Amino acid sequence: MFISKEEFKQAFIEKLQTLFGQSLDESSINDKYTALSTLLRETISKRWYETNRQYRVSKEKQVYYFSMEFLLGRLLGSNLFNLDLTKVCQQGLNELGIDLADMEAVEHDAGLGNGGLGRLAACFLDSMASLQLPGHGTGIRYRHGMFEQKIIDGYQIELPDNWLRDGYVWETRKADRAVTVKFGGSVRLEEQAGRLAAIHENYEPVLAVPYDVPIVGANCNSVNTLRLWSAENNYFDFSSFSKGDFLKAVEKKYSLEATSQILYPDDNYPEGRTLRLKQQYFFVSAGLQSIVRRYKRTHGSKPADLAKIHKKIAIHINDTHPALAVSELMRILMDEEGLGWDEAWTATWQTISYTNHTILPEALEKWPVELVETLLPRMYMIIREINERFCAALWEKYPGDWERIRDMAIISDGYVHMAHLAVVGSHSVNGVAEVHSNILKTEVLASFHQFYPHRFNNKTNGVTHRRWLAKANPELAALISESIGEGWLAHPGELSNLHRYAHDPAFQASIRAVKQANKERLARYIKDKMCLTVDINSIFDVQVKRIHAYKRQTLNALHILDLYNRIKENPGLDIEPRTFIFAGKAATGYYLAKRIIKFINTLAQVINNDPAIGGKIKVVFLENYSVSLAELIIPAADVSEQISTASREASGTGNMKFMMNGAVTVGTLDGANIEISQEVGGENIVIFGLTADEVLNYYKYGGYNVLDEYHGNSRIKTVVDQIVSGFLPASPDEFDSIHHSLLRTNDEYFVLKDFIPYAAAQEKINALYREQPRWQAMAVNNIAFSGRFASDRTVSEYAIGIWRVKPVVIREA
Ligand code: 26W
Repeated sequence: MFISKEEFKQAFIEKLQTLFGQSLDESSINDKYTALSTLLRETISKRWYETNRQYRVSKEKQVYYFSMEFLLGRLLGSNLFNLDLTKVCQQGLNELGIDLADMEAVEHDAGLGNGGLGRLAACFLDSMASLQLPGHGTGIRYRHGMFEQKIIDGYQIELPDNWLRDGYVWETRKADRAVTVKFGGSVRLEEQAGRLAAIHENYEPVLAVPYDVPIVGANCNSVNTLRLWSAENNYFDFSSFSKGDFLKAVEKKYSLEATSQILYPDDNYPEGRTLRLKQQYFFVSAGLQSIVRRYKRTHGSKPADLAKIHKKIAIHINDTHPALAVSELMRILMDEEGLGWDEAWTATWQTISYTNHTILPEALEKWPVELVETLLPRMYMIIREINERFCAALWEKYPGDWERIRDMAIISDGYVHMAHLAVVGSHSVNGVAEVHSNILKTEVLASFHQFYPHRFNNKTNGVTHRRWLAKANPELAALISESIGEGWLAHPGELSNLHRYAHDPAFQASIRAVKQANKERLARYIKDKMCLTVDINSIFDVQVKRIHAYKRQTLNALHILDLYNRIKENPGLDIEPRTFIFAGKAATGYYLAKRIIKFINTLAQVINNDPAIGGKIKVVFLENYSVSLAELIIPAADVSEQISTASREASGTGNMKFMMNGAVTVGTLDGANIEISQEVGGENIVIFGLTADEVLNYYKYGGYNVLDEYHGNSRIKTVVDQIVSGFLPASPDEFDSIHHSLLRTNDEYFVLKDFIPYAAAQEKINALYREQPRWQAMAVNNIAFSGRFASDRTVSEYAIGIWRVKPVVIREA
C-alpha cells in the first residue's frame, strides 16, 4: 500500500497507464476516478481476503444483517477515510493538479434504498466493520435504485436511476457462489426413508448470483462483506429461437431476471405487489442458502451440527421485509438438512432477531394468503404450521380468548401478517428509539409483549459520525480535533469535551466561520442548479427527508405562508432573514405527497419573486435528495426541522446528522428527538407541540375537532383558505387534496392543532439566533452531545444485547 504522497502519485499514474493506456493529461475525470478506485480496491482486496480467512479459522460467530435496502451513497470518499488515506491522496492529487472532490463527484450514488431504513443499514455496516465485528450485509443488487427526481414546473418527475451505467468498481461478481431460488409450482409430502420429504415440483427456478461489496472498517484491518443478490438466468428458449421468434426466445429470460430490476420507491407507503414479495423471498432464500453452505464448511454438516447453528450465526431482519427468513430457515434445516420440526424451530428462533421501524398501520406488511400460497407454496405450508403451533400455545395460556388469539395469529382474515411471523420466529424484537419501543410494547404489539415479555427491547438508532461529521464536514472535524484531540474519531463519546468551549468566544467565532463556509458552498450549489441567489447571512432552515403526511412538511409550508402574510401586512416586521430549504422524494403513487411538493414550489415561486418582502424570506426546494446531496446540505444548516406528529416517526436519523453538524433542532417530542433533547438539555433545543401520549389518546378516544382550530384562529383560517382560494398561481383544484387532508379527514396528523405552538417555536428560534453568543453555544452543545447518536454505540448495543458477537481482531497479513 502507498504510504507516502510520492508513492501514491507514482502508483496512480501507473494505474492510469495500465488501465487505459493513457497519460495523466490525456485521461478524463472518469478514468481518473476509475484508476484511483481500482488502486484502492487492490489495497482493500488483500485485507478482505485476510478478514475472510481469519474469520474462518477463528470459527467465531458471524452476524448477517438482512435488509431489502442499503442506501450506501458514494464509497470512494468513505473508503479513503476509513483507510486513513484521504490526506495522502488529496495532497498527491493536488500536486498533479486534480481536485479529489471532483473525482468523488464522478461516482454514482448507490441508491439502493428509500430513506431512513436503508441509510440506517448502511451506517450499521460501517460501524460493524469499524468495531471489528464479524458482521455482513445481505440484500438485493437492484439494477435500478431509487428513482432520480426532477422538479419540472413545480412537479416531481421520476427518471430511472441507471447507477450501473459506467460499471461499479466496488463490486465483485461471484458466479461460482450462485444458488437457485424456486418460485411457484406445487409441493407434496412423501414418506422417504421413514420421514416426510417435501417434494417441490413444476417450480420456476431463478438463478441468484451474488455481487460482493467490501465494507472497510475505519483504522483497523477488518473488511466485511455486503452480499447483494442479482437475478440472472441462463434460460434461453431455443425452440422459439429456431422458429425465428427471437423476441419470445428472450422474453422468459427477462421475466425471470425482473426480480432484481427495481427498488420499490415506497417508504412507509404500501404497494403490495407480487414482485415485491418475490424480491423478498429471492434474497432471503439466496442469502440463507449461502450462509448455511458456509456454516457447514466451517462447523460440520451433520444434522446435529446444524441444530446448533444459532451458536455461530446471528441473522437480523431489518423490518419485516426479510421475515420469510423464519420459514426459509425452517425449510432449509428440515427439507435440506434433515432436522425434525422441534430441533429446526429451536435453532431458527434463536438465530433470528427483528427490528421494527414503523408503527404506521398502513405500513405494517401483510400478504394475501392466495398470493403466498401460489408464489411460495412451501413457505405457506411452513407458515401455516408455525401459526397452528403458536395458536395452540396461545390457547393454552388464554383458553377461550378467541379475540386475542385472532388478533395475534400469523394468518388471519385472509392475510399473512409479517410482523407476527417476525415476532414469533425471533428471540429479540426491538424498536429504534425509547418512545417507539414503548409504543410497540403498549400499543402495536402489546399482546405479543405480554406473551413474550423478555423478547422486547430498545436500541436507539445512530448514524456513522465518520461519514456524517468527519467526511461531510472536514472543516468542523479539523476544528474539533484541534480543540479536544482526535480521540472522538474512535470514541465519539469524547465529543462531550467540546462542552467546555461552548461559551468560549474564540471557539464560537471558529464554529461560526465553519458554518458560514458550508453555507457558502451550499449557496453556490443552489445558484448553479437553480439560478437562485440565497442570502448566506440568513438563517438556513432545513427540512430534508421523504415527503409524507406524518412528517408534516405541510406544517412547515403553512407557517411560511403565514410568515409571508405577516410580512405583507407589516413590511417592517422585524425578523431575521431566513432561507427555508426543502428536499425529498415522494413515493410514485402517493398523490398527496406529490401535491405537497408542488405546494412548496408554488410558495417558492410567489415568495421568491415578491419584491415587497425585501428578501426577508426565501424558499428553496432542491431536487433529487440523496445521500451525497445530504452531505452537502446538512453541514450548512442552522435549523433542523424534525416536526413529525408525535408517536409517528419511529426514530428519525436525520435529526442526529444535523445535531452532529451543529444545527439547532426545532422539533416535536417524537422518536429520537426526545433523547436528543434529554442529551443536549432543554435550553439547546426548541420543542413544541402535542406529546405522543396526547396524540395516541386522540386516536383512541377522539376529542379533536379540526374545525375548532380552523375557526378559532384567524391566522390559521387565512392560510388554510389560501390553499384553495386562488391566492396561489396554480389551477383552482391543484391543492384540494391538501385542503381535504386538513379539513375533511379531521387533520389526521394534527397540523392545525400544532400550528400556533410551532409558530411560537419559530419565533423563539428567531430570538435565539439574534443573540449570537447564545446561539453559537447551542450549536457547540449540540455537537458536544451528539456522541450518543453515533451508530458505533448503537451497533455495540446490538452486538452485546442481541447478537452476542465479539470483535475479531484481524491481524495484518
Ligand atoms: C410498505 C412499504 C414500506 C414500509 C415501511 C417500506 C419501507 C418501510 C420502512 C420500514 C420505513 C422506514 O424507513 N422507517 C424509518 O426507519 C428509520 C430507521 O429506523 C427511522 O429512523 C424512521 O423514523 C422510520 O420512519
